[in-house]
Amino acid sequence: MPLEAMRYDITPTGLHYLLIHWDIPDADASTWRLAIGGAVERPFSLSMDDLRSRPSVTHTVTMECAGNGRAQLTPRPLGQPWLHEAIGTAAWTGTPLRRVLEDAGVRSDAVELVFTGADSGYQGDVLQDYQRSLTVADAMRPEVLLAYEMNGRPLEPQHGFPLRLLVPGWYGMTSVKWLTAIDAVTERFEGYQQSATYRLQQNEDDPGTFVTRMMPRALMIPPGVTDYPARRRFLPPGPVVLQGRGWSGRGSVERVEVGIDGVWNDATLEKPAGEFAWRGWSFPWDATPGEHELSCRASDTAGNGQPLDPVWNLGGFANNPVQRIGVTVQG
Ligand SMILES: Nc1nc2c(c(=O)[nH]1)N[C@H]1C(S)=C(S)[C@@H](COP(=O)(O)O)O[C@H]1N2
Ligand SMILES: [Mo]
Repeated sequence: MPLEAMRYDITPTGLHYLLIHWDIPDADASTWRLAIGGAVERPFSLSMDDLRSRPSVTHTVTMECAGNGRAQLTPRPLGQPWLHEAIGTAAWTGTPLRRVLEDAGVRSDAVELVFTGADSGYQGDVLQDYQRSLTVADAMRPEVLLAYEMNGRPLEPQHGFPLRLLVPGWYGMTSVKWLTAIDAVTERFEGYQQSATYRLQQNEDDPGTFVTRMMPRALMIPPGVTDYPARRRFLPPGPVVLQGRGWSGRGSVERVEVGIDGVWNDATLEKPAGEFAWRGWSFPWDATPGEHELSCRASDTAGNGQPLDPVWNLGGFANNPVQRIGVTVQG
């Protein structure tokens, strides 16, 4: 997502970032079925009409790829080389997953739900369907949706048409697109996308920890004008209002600070765009001629902040150092 698109509370659909491991699968909403099975009392399946006739709710959700910031790491981990732009906010409409699970009757010996997408391909030499799991408790949270609309229209093919899981607050890999099956399992799911990747590891042998909820991050809309293709920034001297967004999946963002050449001051916060969405911030700056480094950082109600420098891990996940923008102020 181009960072100037942070000017919108809700990211226009075509500007929302995309992460697609393999190919967008062919999907026909009229024949699509979601099968709920495994360790449940009453396995069943739902058509898109069935899903649409269930109670519907809309949540405005900021989603971020767990690999956002990866390209700033040295050595650069293998993976999508995101700088800062793997974010977006959308109004997602769907039916709460919880009620569907209650209808199926998840058995008391079930520990996780496995979500399967219709897409498949190779990763790490393993041919696989895209699958991720959640514990029963996380899957039962009221905000978790089986989403069929984005910004008031059916999902676009690239965002999971006709149906995706939407897990507010978690990094994007959790929100399985092109959802075809939900299976309750009695042992922890160890599929590729759950165990071989999306872990914070220092090396291949490090068991590490799971990547789960989004760490706080603030980003700034780069001020002034840029040059093509080097993308340096230029602006005239005088007053300018720096603006951006901050979010966290672990608590609400309660503070955003802006650094001008390493001197930090509080930004003014706007109301969040939704319970699970980013909030705008602004900071007036009197730009003086010369070279400057602008930066920003967010902290949340759970006490999480952002490091000044990137912290390396093998997969380059959950990397949330402060953003630094070099600007030249000149007449
Ligand atoms: N079935 C399926 N679901 C998926 C993916 C995928 O490749 N296949 N990518 C995941 C990742 S890594 C992210 S960050 C989000 C991106 O969602 P978006 O493309 O709608 O922004 O979808 C997730 N869900
Ligand atoms: Mo992602």
